[in-house]
Amino acid sequence: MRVPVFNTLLAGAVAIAVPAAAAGAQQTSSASKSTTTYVARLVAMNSKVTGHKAMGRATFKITGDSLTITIRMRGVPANMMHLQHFHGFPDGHQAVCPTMTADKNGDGIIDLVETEPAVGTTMVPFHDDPVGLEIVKDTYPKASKDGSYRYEKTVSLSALETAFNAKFAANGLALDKRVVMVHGVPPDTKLPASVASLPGIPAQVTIPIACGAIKKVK
Ligand SMILES: [Cu+2]
Repeated sequence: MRVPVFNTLLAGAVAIAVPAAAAGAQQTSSASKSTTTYVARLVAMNSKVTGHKAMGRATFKITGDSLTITIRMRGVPANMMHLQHFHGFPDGHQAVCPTMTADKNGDGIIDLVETEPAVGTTMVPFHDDPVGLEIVKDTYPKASKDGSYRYEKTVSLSALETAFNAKFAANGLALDKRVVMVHGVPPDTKLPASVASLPGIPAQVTIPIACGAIKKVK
């Protein structure tokens, strides 16, 4: 009869001890994890085409293995989806937002292809699955009827870095070497034939409408 009694007592002790230990561990880990924040202030590009001054802010908060991306925009074409990514160079050199000197064909518009010498390549997409690194997707945010949107997504930093390093032969995200760009004007927008895009994708989808360099803030 002693053995069952002993087991019952032990079970009770374990049941009490486990939550206390878990709570203690949680406190310790949250106290030791600091947050690193990066911000990009986005300003309008190609606003003579959009007819609006798009502006906004992208925030990247890293706590432990958690990366939370928040992008708020206003003044963007309403009622439509907007592609958004960070762009950069796989070798890690500094990307910068293009100026009008990037308009090499002189059509008055800086198209996606003309941004490449300044911003590099399209790297991480901000839609429902950034870690998948799939650029062509229909889960980017959609602007409301007043031309604003808010996007937020939390991903595993290590999962994103692993996928990123494999795809770009890079060594880490190097967020402060990248720029965020937001794209897209309504499909019926008249654009000169000289406005270049990705193969098979209308220029209205990829035309940059806002850009901001990512900077570490704390
Ligand atoms: Cu982009």
